[in-house]
Amino acid sequence: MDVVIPSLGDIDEVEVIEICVSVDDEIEENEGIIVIESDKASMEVPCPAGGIVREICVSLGEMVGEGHLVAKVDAPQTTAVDEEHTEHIDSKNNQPTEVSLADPSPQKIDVLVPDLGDSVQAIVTNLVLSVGQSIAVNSAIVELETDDETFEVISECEGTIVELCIKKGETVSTGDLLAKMDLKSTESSPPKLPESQDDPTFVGIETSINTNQVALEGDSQSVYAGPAVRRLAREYGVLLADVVGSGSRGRITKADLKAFVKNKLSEQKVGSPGLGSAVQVERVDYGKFGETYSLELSRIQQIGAKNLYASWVNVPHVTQHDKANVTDLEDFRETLNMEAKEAGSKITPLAFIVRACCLVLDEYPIFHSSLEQNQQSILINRFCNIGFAVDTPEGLIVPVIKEADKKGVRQLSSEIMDLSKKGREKKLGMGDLQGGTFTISSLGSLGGTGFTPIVNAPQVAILGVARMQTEPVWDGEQFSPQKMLPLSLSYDHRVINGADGGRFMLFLTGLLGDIRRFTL
Ligand code: CAO
Repeated sequence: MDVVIPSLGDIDEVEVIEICVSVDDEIEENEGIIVIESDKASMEVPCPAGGIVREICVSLGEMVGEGHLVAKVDAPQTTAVDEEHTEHIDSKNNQPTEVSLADPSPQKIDVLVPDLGDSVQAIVTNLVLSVGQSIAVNSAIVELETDDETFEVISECEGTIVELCIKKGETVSTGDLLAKMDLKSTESSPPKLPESQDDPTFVGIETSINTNQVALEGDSQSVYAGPAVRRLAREYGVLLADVVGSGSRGRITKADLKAFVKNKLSEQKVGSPGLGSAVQVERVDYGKFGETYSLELSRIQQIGAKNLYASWVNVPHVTQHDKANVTDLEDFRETLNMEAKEAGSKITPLAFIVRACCLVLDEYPIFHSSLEQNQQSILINRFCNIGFAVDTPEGLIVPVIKEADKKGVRQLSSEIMDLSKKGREKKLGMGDLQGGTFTISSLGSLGGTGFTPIVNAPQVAILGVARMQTEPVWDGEQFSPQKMLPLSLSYDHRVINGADGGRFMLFLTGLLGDIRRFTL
């Protein structure tokens, strides 16, 4: 059984940060084989069935995309499949193949990755042909991309593809097996085979440097760029939509990307203080004053720090504070929890807060918008996906409740529990962390009277929730004890002004103060 990288949502590639098993390990169904990590979170890739690990096909630090082969596992019910793969590996290692040149049946040949010159590796950007398709002389079989170029692997012979041995997005090196083909038998002109090859089944393959014809990964996205450029752009933190491509049909090349970054850096030098020229915090040698020790931040913390810093320096924040009188809500919640006790479930205030926020966002959609690149318009989402911060041992992650506005308090509560449990166990899929339109950060279970949450950019607003306290509240005639919930709304002041913030809070506290309003 082949274990592959599952759907990554809109993420192209993730890094392999941990390999949890070894060859010959016996593993159980759903046991994690590797841990992958994107800029949002890490997740385990589980084994769909129990069995023995036969091969691990990834290495630490490797970048992998959806469908990439992770491991081969002998599972009792998949013996037939495994046998097939054993054959494939043999042929890749140049063991005797099934058909020799003298064989009267259709002659089989292996299509190998051509000499990549200075490049150590190439990425398979497109599978032009599929199994069973006929191939003419001079037609492309696959498209590859190295750091410097994209090119097609062209067949010199006519035949039929009988096996594709690579997947789109996979990394290959010179001599790797790409495909197997049956040659079309033409008695008059037998296929020309290179003399220098030891392997009699090797076919002469040409490479054609032809960037014009390459339909690159990510066609669904509006930018036209190859995986190597996309990876580099991610490393630089550049939005490819901002870069003008000089390649054919506007394709963005590495040179375009580098020129863009260089240009931005020089702009910052001459312009007003920006990210690159901000005054640096002075370093202090604490060792001079006493004993110190160093503690490495987890990868999630490092990534979170980068994102938070980007938001802090790019988004002009305002935080508005208020309190909701949740005395009645808490009575109602207590009743619900008594009912739910038998089922072993509970509802925390957060589920009500999510529900209330959905209603407020429906009334004031500007709060789940994002500022467009030209900074002259905002993009308003017609859907309502609420992210909520979860504290995990690895750091902060933000799972997203999809279509939260279509869900009731009970369902929201169970999704909050499910997502936060999975998050702490590294079991979230990448899709669980994507697509949020508004975020809630609740520290209510821990305490505090209020805090300034940082906007989860490119979202424009985030709600912080602190600990509910029983306080004396004046009702016009007397003080009475009321349960007050502190709320802190931070927003991007370029999009939302103070009056909008005030209206949001008024509506929200009104809803939480009188849950009958949930039904209006
Ligand atoms: N006031 C008082 N009590 C609260 C409360 C509030 N605002 N919010 C929750 N509680 C109570 C709950 O009712 C629950 O009480 P019981 O144990 O008596 O049932 C208890 O606190 C624990 O709640 P919880 O943490 O299990 O559930 P939750 O729905 O409140 O929160 C989650 C879930 C995932 C948001 C939370 O566990 C978490 O990780 N919070 C941290 C988020 C964070 O770090 N934010 C900071 C981001 S900025 O750096």
